Amino acid sequence: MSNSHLPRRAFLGGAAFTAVAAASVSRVALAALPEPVIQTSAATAAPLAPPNGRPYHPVVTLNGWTCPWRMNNGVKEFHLVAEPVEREMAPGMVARLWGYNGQSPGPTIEVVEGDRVRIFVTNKLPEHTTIHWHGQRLPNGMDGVGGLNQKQIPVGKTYVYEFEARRPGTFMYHPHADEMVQMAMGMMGFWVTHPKTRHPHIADVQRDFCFLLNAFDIEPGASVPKINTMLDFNLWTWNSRAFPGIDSLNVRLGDRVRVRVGNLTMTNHPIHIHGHEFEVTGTDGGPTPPGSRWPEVTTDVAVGQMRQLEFVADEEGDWAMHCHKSHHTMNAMGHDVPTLIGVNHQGLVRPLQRAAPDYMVMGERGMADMGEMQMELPDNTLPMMTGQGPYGPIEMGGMFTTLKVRREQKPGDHSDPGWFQQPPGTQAFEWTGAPPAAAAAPQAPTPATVNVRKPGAGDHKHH
Ligand SMILES: [Cu+2]
Repeated sequence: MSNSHLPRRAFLGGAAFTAVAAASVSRVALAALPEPVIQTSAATAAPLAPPNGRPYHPVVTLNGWTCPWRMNNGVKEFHLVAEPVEREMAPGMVARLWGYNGQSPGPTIEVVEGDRVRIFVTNKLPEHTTIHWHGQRLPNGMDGVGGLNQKQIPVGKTYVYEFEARRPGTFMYHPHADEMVQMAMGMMGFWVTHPKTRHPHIADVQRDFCFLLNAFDIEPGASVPKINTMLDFNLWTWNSRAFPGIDSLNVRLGDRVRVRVGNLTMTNHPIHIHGHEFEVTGTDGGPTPPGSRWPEVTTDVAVGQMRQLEFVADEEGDWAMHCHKSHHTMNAMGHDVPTLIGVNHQGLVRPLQRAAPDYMVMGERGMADMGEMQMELPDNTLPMMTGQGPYGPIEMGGMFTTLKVRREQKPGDHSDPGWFQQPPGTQAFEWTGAPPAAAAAPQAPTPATVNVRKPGAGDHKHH
């Protein structure tokens, strides 16, 4: 892709950039833009081992990728293109979003503490934009708040941001121009700054994952998010992917694992990992002192926050990892279904079907049936809860994936090892002896309660 049609004055002239150009950016360095690298796949790309510059252990962006850069006289140069993109949220559903370099989120920017970083931002959106480098120490004019720190980047223009990555940690980037629309449309990305030398609060890890929490409101059958929604989102996603579209985190038994999470939704997300205890080793402000840490299995990531979770993966298996808000582990369709548990539809279905032939009872015994039911959905719509496991439907959607811990996973191998084979005698099993006394006599409902009918087997033949 060529950007040679962009006029030079787009990045050399204008009041907003006079100070930068004079202070530190040579005209020669800007004579040629780095070629933007465009991604078309939503698969998890292999970590980008630093081809030049100082070495570090690279991160894996879940269902994402790392932005390649070029070194130019000691400066790391990146090129981000803000543009409309098509993002597969899970197999069977493609959303029309806005993002960077072909995807939403944009590529992860990965640098080392002390690196001088120059980012060219080309605006191919239908309206102006900016990029704010969330959490960074930088000169005020590089902070990216449109109108406050700079002029917004007009349509078709390229602006340059340049600053030193001053502190190691976990960061994000997103527009600070028409934010409500641009973030609802998926414009965001991750940023990781590695420490330049051993840091007393930053451990060596064998696996380092990152992803953003985001959310969309896309009507079943549609593909463009509704941008005015504030709370009632129907697609809760990690890196603009919903389960079963979110890749598993595949690690080797005994690995020290770091998971970096950033929250760009408008609500909090308690992130929960099964089978292990983790510590929060980093926050928005950088690494936490070891004395301030405590073990937990769920940590809340509030709006606008970044968290680094760390643990030793010392339990083999396929461990669920998800947001603990149960509405965030389902896809569209489920949120507006009326609660029918315990409601007796006997005698009602047939008259209703006479009036509305498509009428179907859902949820009378709970909604687990929906994981198996081959309901007819509008095109381009994800089932509410889905995903097939080795033992049946997983009955999840949204912010859910698995942590796969394997003895035989090779160091650095990020491929999916398949499903875990539980060793004999280590899996829940059906009791086939005489029922214990307590289970045989369920307590009768007290007269004071509403008369709900206990669901029994074989009395629901109305589908
Ligand atoms: Cu959540």
